[in-house]
Amino acid sequence: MQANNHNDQSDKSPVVQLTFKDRCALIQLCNKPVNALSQQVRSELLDAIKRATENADCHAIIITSDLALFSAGADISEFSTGNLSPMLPEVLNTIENCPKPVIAAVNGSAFGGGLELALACHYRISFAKNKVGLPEVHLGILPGAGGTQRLPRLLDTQSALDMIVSGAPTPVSAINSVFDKTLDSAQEVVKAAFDFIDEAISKGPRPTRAVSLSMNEEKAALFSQYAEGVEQKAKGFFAPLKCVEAVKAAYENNFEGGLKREAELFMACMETPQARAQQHFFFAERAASHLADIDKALETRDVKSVAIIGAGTMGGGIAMNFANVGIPVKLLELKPEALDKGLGIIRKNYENSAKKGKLTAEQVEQRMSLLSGTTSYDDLADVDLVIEAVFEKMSVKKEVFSALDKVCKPGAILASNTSTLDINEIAQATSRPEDVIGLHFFSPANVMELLEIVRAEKTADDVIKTAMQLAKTIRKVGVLVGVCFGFVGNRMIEVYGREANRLMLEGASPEQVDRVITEFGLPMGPFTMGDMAGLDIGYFVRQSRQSFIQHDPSYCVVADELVEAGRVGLKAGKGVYLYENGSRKPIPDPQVMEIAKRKAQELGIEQREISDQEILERCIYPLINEGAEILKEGIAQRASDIDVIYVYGYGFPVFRGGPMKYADEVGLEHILARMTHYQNKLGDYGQHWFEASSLLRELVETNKDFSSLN
Ligand code: T1G
Repeated sequence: MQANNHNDQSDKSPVVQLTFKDRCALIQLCNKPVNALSQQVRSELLDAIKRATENADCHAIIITSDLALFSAGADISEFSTGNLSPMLPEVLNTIENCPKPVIAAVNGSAFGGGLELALACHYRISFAKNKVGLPEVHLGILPGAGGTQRLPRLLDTQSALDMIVSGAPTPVSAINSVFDKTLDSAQEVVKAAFDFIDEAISKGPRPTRAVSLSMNEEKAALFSQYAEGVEQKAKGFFAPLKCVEAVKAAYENNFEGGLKREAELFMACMETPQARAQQHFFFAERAASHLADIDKALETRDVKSVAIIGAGTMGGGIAMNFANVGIPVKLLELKPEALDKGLGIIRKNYENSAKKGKLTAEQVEQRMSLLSGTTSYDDLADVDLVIEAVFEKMSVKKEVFSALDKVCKPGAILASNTSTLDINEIAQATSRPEDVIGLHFFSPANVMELLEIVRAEKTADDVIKTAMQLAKTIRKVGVLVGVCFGFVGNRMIEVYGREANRLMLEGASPEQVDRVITEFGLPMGPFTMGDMAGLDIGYFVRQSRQSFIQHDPSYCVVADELVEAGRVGLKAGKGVYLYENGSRKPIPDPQVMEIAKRKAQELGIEQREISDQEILERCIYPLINEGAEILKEGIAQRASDIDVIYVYGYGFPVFRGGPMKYADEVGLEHILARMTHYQNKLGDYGQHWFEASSLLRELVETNKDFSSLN
């Protein structure tokens, strides 16, 4: 800690500064980049409090931040390293028990332990638009440094529960009772704290723990009702319900008893696979934007104007992402009526958002004003980025890129939104392959956060870095992938869909398969997902990949028959399931299992009762195995990138961390054993499709797991 005054040796330290002036001790947190409350910070903060307490010239203490944030809370990277004294609760209890008034000057965002630090102070000053929160629940845990005990002493029960169980950032202006002063801007906060010193000294310390709480019938009813709601909404998550229990303990115990209960529940959460998974995912989604082999100092290209080729569902959705953040977009269609239709759909989407209160009418107009249409490629001469979103056919894509190559300025980035085609081949249609990249948006493109950034052989590094930065600008989660069929997401989902269809042939009903997968934690099973997306999409992909599947006569044969009979899914009112009067509720159709039975007989497949466990293993383990192949081929930078793709793109449950984290939790040796089991049990079909990846074998043989590839 750095101490600035006549009688302290200034032992320079980058994390906590202590300055004595104006009868007070000013403690400034400066642990870059987010004032994570690491062991060093906790130790030096404790030391600073003790020095301030012992200094006779000091009559009050102000704790604030020298960085943009007040504090992002406990240092999550320390969780796997076990106890590191002094623990945060000890530090905060020392602050609360300080004989001199302690003022928290919350001049930036305060999350988790950062907000708990402020709650343990005697007075709190911040600014109205500042965001604070207790997001521990997103890490599979709960506020473990008194937050569940102190917040309800400063805020009504319902609001305290909402903050802790949702983990959502909350504007200071919405929780005024927690703060003694709320200013207009961050810059005023520290001065206001100094101005508050006289009042603090005259009032003296005001420990939050002194506020008494008690349980009564009304509160008991609130807690049980709240718990019921959480059990419904947070299926599969362990921590949310424990959050409710911890807050409830504040009303059933004295402060010390409540703290003890909070600590017990915190440890119960910390020891769960969900906590390990969600903490893994916290770092995984941040690691995804790190480009392993690209110079951090490399300049990016400006992207101040964008063109989208194709104003269909995808093109229109993609265009909205840019208009949403103020970047002008030109939409190109060769036919004026297609252009008008596309712009009309965008306007309708914005107006629907306005009806839901998500946008104001002027925001709708402001965004629409950024969108323009053209039928001429010549109008694209000055745009910085073009994203092609035309029909998924190589010849059409090549025509587009050849035309772009002729009109676009040097340095313009030429991107394809293709979901399966070879970007290297598309790049060959231009004289500038170094400017060509894949930007694979997921439908609906204006909603889904995942963006696969596809690096072709010749894509320039600065184009990749620009794309990754652009992902953040348009509020997407960008993940760098390589060129192969389906890149990462669709390549892996293909094996999952193949297995689901094969299980139906072998006797498992679509509703059984979907139930097993939703119980595992995905929002919908493979058959419901197929109906929603349209069975014809998979059908056309299979038509283009006959060589890949020709050896397996059973490959999705029921799905093919359904499509050929016009049963393409929800949009046709029937697919694997039936849909009545436009409802999205899937209704099982016995006719589909009749088709499966007939096809099974034709193919000599013996139908049987299939266990839920077998269904789960055969849908998830081949998906993991394909992930291993992807890593072996260098198509993904790291295993955790695959987890990010699956959680954001396909709804894989975050409380399982993603398919590769889940595999590590289950154990790769077990995964390998089950792959081998099905390889031997399922005849020719098993021999081909359940061949374990050599990388999976290598990891098992060397006693490593996928975390060694992050
Ligand atoms: N611990 C360790 N590292 C952290 C961190 C944290 N709490 N927060 C951020 N980082 C790293 C992050 O990995 C990244 O590293 C860099 O800082 C910038 O982060 C007892 C137990 C505050 C909203 O859950 O939500 O307190 O990738 O890119 O977009 O009750 O960071 O650069 O190497 O996210 O400006 C509870 C977690 C902890 C908040 C800022 N606190 N952080 O967003 O930056 S548990 C949280 C965030 C706890 C107590 C319990 C965000 C942010 P790198 P970033 P940002």
